[in-house]
Amino acid sequence: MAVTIGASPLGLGALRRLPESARPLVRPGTVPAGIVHLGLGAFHRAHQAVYTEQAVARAGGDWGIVGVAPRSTEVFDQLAAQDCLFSVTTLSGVGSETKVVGALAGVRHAASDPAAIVALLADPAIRVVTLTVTEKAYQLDPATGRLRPDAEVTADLTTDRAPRTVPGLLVRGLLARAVADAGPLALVSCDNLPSNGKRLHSLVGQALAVLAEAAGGRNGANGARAERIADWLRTNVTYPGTMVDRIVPASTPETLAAAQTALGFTDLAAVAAEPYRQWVIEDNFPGGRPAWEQAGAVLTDDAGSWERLKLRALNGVHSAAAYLGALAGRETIADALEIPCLREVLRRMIAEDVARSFSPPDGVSVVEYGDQVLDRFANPVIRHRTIQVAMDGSQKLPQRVLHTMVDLRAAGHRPRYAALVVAAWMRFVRGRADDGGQLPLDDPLADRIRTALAAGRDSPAGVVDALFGLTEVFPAELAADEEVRELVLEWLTALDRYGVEATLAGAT
Ligand code: CS2
Repeated sequence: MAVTIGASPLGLGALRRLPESARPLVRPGTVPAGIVHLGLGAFHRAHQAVYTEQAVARAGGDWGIVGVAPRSTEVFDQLAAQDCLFSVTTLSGVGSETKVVGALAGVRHAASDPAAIVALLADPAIRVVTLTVTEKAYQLDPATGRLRPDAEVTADLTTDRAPRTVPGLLVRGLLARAVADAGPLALVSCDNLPSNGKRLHSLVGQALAVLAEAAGGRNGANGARAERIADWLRTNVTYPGTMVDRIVPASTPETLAAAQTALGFTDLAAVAAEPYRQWVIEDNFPGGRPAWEQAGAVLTDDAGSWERLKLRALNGVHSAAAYLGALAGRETIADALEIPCLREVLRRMIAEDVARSFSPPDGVSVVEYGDQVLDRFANPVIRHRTIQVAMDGSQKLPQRVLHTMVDLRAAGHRPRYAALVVAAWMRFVRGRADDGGQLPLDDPLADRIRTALAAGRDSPAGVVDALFGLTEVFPAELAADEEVRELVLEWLTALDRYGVEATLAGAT
């Protein structure tokens, strides 16, 4: 199915002609902006935008979202042409439902007008900034959390040029806000990082330190001014942690076609998602916030155990299905779950490794949560590609799988199934599926990984040694743990020798 050329585009003019059930709860332009969101990807549109629209529709408040596309002009152009409207199609086994969302009060393209984004971050009307920019945009070493700025971030922080990167935009915006004394702000990471609030806080602190040092060198140190700004930020800016959850695959021509069929208009910014959604947010918003609880979000003092639950029992298991599925030639996560024995292996990973690695939130059974996760993954109408989930593994493995292993080892257990995921990733990054087909290595550390592999011996033991040497990825205590390395080596040897299906058949 393709999008019909010539159908009218979605926009404010289309609203009255939309099926009633598909109309937005909020009309763009009627709610003043209170939130800036960085990262206009599919996940934001199907998650925070949906919660915020519902919260505003139910409880009011000046909480329109200004959506900022950091780099891509595509989504910016699409949304701008559609008066900021887009639709979310909820896909389940029993059918689908499409709704237009009116949460966006405006859209901006950071690369074309960075000064406008800095000004926005310093605008007193903006009291919340949310981010979905993916793990790699934070430029924090995944194993240690240390800032490892690439050339672009370094240029943003050490020269006077207009910022081009997320860390650059954020710290320039915060400085402008502090200088203008523009009122308190919550900066909210909605990315799947470990302790995402603390990581974002630490990114800002480290980036400001680099910036202050470079500015001191250029202009002569102005310690008193820097101290005043640091004080202002300490008093006025918070970093609530969050757990965000909804499976939202990248949109495809089928997504756009389904939206058009449901709406009678073309929607080039349409997204499709599963019915399930969850948002747990630490309630620390000094400038106020939307009544997200009215849209089903859970506001709490500490999101840490929810976050660990989700990163380990959902995302870690997702990565397992993605690497094993891609190696076995399966296109989607749902296809992967049909590999004989995989579901049982994943259940064991949840029950024996994940559940023993941390204390879940009160009243939650990790095993039951995991069963629900596996049912969600098996939803055949969600065509989430294994290759999509497999990308950026170096940024994802630590919080999804390696921290489970570290905690298990500290408690004296063997991380049997978690080690299988590490081995599957190691086989995956070498680029060959079980049938010899090529697999893409889409990862910010791709060059490092290739160089390490090329320098090592061409054997499972050589690969394990080479990749455990990536100190950005593997925590030191795991890299030094002979028993863990041995486990990973056993799995990698089996995967190399027999392939995924036979390895799984022997695994339970
Ligand atoms: C996935 C996540 O792409 C990935 O790495 O594991 O995007 C996952 O779908 C979401 O976190 C679900 O909430």
